[in-house]
Amino acid sequence: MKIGSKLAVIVAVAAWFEGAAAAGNLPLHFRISLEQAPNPFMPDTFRAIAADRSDARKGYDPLDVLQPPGPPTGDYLQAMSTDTGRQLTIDYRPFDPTAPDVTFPIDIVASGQNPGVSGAVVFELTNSELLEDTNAEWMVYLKRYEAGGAFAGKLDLRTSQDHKMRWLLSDAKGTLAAILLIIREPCAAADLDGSGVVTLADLELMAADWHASLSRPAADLDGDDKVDLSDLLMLADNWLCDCRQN
Ligand SMILES: [Ca+2]
Ligand SMILES: [Ca+2]
Repeated sequence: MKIGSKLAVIVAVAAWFEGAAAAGNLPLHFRISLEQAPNPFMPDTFRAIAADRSDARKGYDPLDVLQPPGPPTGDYLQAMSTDTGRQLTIDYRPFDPTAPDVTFPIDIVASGQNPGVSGAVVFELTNSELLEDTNAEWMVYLKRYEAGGAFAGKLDLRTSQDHKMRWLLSDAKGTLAAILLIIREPCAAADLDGSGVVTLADLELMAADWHASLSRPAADLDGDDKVDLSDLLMLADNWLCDCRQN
């Protein structure tokens, strides 16, 4: 199948989390689409309701996931909440503004007719201006993995100009990618053992993963799927910090 020769559906994905107190809820909106394949389903079709703050504090609730309109005929892509398997138009994660540590897993799934979906996939943050309301020290990035689990790339949503992740598909069917939205405060990231303080114990955990060929290594602090000098420098920058008091 040629690029753009078949129907592709656009699914809007919304990640809801609580931002800084002054900002209240801070909805980040993500969209997946196929380039060069204009779709009759406009993203605004999927404008989601906002979760209120008290509701968000209860944590993730699958009952709050709204189902998008039924899929079109032909080939299309969907974003699925990895831990519920539901079609995803709205979701949120509990978000502690004093020690943000959010990992939001999203599966990208291709469905439709043979031979499958082809084209340039674009996964993008459509309201990046909202990041200006968050603490500038927080890391906000996307990681993408291939269907087989191989790391495919990182997009730093702080520094990206277009806030888009692009990759090519050829005759894809089923789950074709896993994307993680990660929002982390550097001190919390460096506290590898979860003790609340960055100490020698965390350094030892990093040493154990040093340059190891691991899938999603826990000691990868900066999201490039490697444990190397940049992670060590980040740990050093947060040495003895008390994540519980930030
Ligand atoms: Ca620690
Ligand atoms: Ca790293």
